[in-house]
Amino acid sequence: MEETPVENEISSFDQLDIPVDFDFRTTKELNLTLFAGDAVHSVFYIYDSDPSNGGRLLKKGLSSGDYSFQTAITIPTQGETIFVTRQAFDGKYEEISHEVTASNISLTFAGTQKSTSTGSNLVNNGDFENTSYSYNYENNLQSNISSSNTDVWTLKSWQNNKPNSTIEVSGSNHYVFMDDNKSNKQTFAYYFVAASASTEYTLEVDGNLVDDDDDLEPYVRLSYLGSNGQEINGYEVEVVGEGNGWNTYTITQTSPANTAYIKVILATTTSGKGEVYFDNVELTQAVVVVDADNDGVPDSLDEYPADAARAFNSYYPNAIDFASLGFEDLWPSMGDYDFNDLVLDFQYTIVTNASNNIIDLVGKFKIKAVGATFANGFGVSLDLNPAYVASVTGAQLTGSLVTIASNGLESGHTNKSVFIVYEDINTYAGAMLNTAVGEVATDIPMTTVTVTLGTPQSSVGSEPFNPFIYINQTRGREVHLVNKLPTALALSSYFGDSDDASNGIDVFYKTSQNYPWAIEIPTTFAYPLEEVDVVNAHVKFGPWAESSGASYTNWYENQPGYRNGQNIFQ
Ligand SMILES: [Ca+2]
Ligand SMILES: [Ca+2]
Ligand SMILES: [Ca+2]
Ligand SMILES: [Ca+2]
Repeated sequence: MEETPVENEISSFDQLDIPVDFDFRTTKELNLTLFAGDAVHSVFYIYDSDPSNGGRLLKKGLSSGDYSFQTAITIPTQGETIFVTRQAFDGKYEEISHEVTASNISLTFAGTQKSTSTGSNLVNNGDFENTSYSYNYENNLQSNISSSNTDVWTLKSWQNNKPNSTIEVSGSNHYVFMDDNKSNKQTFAYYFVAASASTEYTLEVDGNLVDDDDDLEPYVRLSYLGSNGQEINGYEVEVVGEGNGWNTYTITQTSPANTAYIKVILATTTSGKGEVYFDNVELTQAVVVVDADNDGVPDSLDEYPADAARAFNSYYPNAIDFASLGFEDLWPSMGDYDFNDLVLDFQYTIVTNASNNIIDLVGKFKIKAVGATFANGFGVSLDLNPAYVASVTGAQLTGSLVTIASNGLESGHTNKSVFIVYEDINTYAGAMLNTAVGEVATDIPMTTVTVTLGTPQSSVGSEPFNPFIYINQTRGREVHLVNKLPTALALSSYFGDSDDASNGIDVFYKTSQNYPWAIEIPTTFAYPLEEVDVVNAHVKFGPWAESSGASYTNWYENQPGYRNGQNIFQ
């Protein structure tokens, strides 16, 4: 379908008037401090928006000794919100949506939101939907166990096998009603359930005291029993507040050694007179934390539950999408600004351990276009001492230019770790590929490079790290993003040569008019056709750059009026 060209006053890159300090970045870095205010260790999940509504995962990490997780993330400049969820070891779950207005963000989680603890109720018929009761008038509250009185409520009265007080189960409203109409009587209902030793149990019961002569002291009791049925320990809470309606009474206790059963008791006292109702009896066992690899991260939150060296996956640009790089390859001379001499999609998976230190950096790289005849190479420089790297695997070393050390990094770097992804793109993928009008796109397979650290580190640099090309198999002729540092193998004689205005100190890879040789966008790049200036493909690129990135932060998107489709490789 023929598209109507969009009006644009700027028809070539060299008409752009770029503010001197603009760096052509389409992303921004945020520093986050996430704090578990209730002092329960937690895994934090950082998304670009609500994950239940399409939000994509950026980063995961575990609270440290002070219950905080501090990290940095890189998100699109246009990103207005982040969304953080917190999964606590005790099963609590909490989420915070945060509007990004500053680069330093501090969020405190209180643990008061919804729980994901889904322990099933160990008491059948706890809401008394039906009348599964046995009647057994004994004198002994701590009765012996028989198979007939487990899994069923047993109703009792205290004295001499004579139920002078009454217990009723309402058929319509589903509660237990106890009426102690004489003194020195105790009325109660109990329930047996098999239980484990040294395990936390929680009993919740709704109670409602409706008629009280001020002597009646109804209560809810949780008893831990041994295998002989005798109580080892018991805990009770009194139902109070005559006329106040239904309230919830809760007991949470850890079972003693030798616990074999729990007895839940709903009771009135021996000396009182009055009426009390009980309902919604729930006995739950605490979520048992299993950490099979013993790295401090429970199995349920550990993405590597059988690997103590690994715990979490984080991503750039996110768990779903790829970011993209576009290069010009005539440096130090200006090019034609089609930014397609190499177009590369990429996504990183950053694997961290329970200390939030990086152990693997897994880069997926996919060449989309080679709009060049030069035999260029591509690599990435990390802010990482090469001595910390154990191995690098997966690179396409199809040339004979670079020297690779025994750990797989490029040799010759002391403070940075440099890995070469494509030693010679032309011998690997071909030249002049996927940039011509009408050309049927060639699919280049994904290359996955895994950098594994022998000594995990808290950071290897800010995303997208420091990607670069070297031109036409001249290793020292590197092209980086604006103001990214050259590697130790870059030849300084190029700086300031021809159109380049690098000062060799803190200004790199831009012209005196502040034009770049490389750009990164946080999504796949709909790149220009061969020799088509990017400003004629993406109409808002010019206004974005001239505004120092303030306007049209999403210039690369397919918004109405943003693109001249006939100038973009399809
Ligand atoms: Ca674990
Ligand atoms: Ca693990
Ligand atoms: Ca070009
Ligand atoms: Ca080109």
